Amino acid sequence: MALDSETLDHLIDTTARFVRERLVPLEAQVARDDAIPEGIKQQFRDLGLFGLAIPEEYGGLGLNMEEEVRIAIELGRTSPCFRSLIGTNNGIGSQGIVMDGTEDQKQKYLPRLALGELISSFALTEPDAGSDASSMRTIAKKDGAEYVLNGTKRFITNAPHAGLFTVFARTSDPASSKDKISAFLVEAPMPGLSLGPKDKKMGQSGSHTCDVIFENCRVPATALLGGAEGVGFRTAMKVLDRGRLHISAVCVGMAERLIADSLAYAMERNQFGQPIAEFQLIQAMLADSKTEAYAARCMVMETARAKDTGVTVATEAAACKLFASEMVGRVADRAVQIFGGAGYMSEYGIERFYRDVRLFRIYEGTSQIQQLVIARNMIRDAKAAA
Ligand code: COS
Repeated sequence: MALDSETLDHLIDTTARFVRERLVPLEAQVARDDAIPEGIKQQFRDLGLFGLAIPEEYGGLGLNMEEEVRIAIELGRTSPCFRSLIGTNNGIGSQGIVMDGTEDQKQKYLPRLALGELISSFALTEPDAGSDASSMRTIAKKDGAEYVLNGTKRFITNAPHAGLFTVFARTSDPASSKDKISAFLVEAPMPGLSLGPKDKKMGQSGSHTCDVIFENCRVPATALLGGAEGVGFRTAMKVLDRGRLHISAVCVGMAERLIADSLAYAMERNQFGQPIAEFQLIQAMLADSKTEAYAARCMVMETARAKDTGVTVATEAAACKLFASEMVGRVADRAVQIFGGAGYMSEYGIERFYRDVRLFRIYEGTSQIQQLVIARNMIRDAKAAA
């Protein structure tokens, strides 16, 4: 549902103030401790931020895509680990249920996900199946009224905190086609489900990933998402289309934050007797960053609005993810350059953002996968039109 403009403005203002007043001051602490304080998690719950994209009838805010990306841009203006806290419940961890779950599955999980009482994760990637998601090896074998899961999922965001996993597995032998991939809603803890140690990452401290290992893990047949075998891969792709747009919005917010910090620094830092912002070579960097971030913002808003009309936006969402994630990488690189030596020092935080944003070009589909999706869809559409 679309909120009335006053309610939406209030939500955006409240989120922006929360980011500015509560989250930004905690960035260094969270990076150092690799943990978000409990009180802050509670504030995310109180503001309803775990349920942005969950329909109202299941206790969420039921934002449409345009509204969601506007909030994601605000959340993007601080360390990405904060957005990641609510990212899976709003995105890849819940949308499979929203899109393809049975009514019982929706009733059972969505209200708790919306409240942030339950954390969800999306378990698609495996040690030997990253970009080539359909080559996954995890197997779910039917045994009476149960499925028995075996396999390992890798780099699973929020897995150390998750009480619910959307797990993608083959419901027939590993050599068979993607038509045999199914999705399961697996609760944790569960006998046969174990977690690897937390991964040590390049950035995004405070957000955690780890392996999720299934060894003869028995789940009831009712755990099959949507009650249908063989449609899991399409569910994953639809969920990722949406997720890619959300991540693009986060990239826009992060870029705008870095541009604001770079501009403020350039205006106060004096060299050769004047603020460095007066030098045209610095101005060129500021202008390029501003222009690219603006372009990404326009792409994201336009694609979100199109999605809200019911149009398929797989190509456009991939184009947004490709451009916005590469763009924020360039903006972060220029921010380090404008800050100079200070940009390389951890106390200024700019080098931390430079490391944090690197992930955007990789997860929810690498830039190369976005290129592949865009070009394949172009060729498909041209053939269909011929
Ligand atoms: N929406 C709905 N259905 C989709 C879809 C989409 N966006 N994209 C693909 N499908 C469907 C296809 O229509 C096809 O169905 P049919 O067999 O009925 O035609 C099926 O899914 C298989 O699609 P495809 O043949 O394109 O699959 P491929 O294995 O060739 O590759 C890519 C698909 C590479 C695009 C996919 O594996 C991918 O996105 N990989 C990246 C995975 C990723 O993002 N990982 C990040 C981890 S999650 S944080």
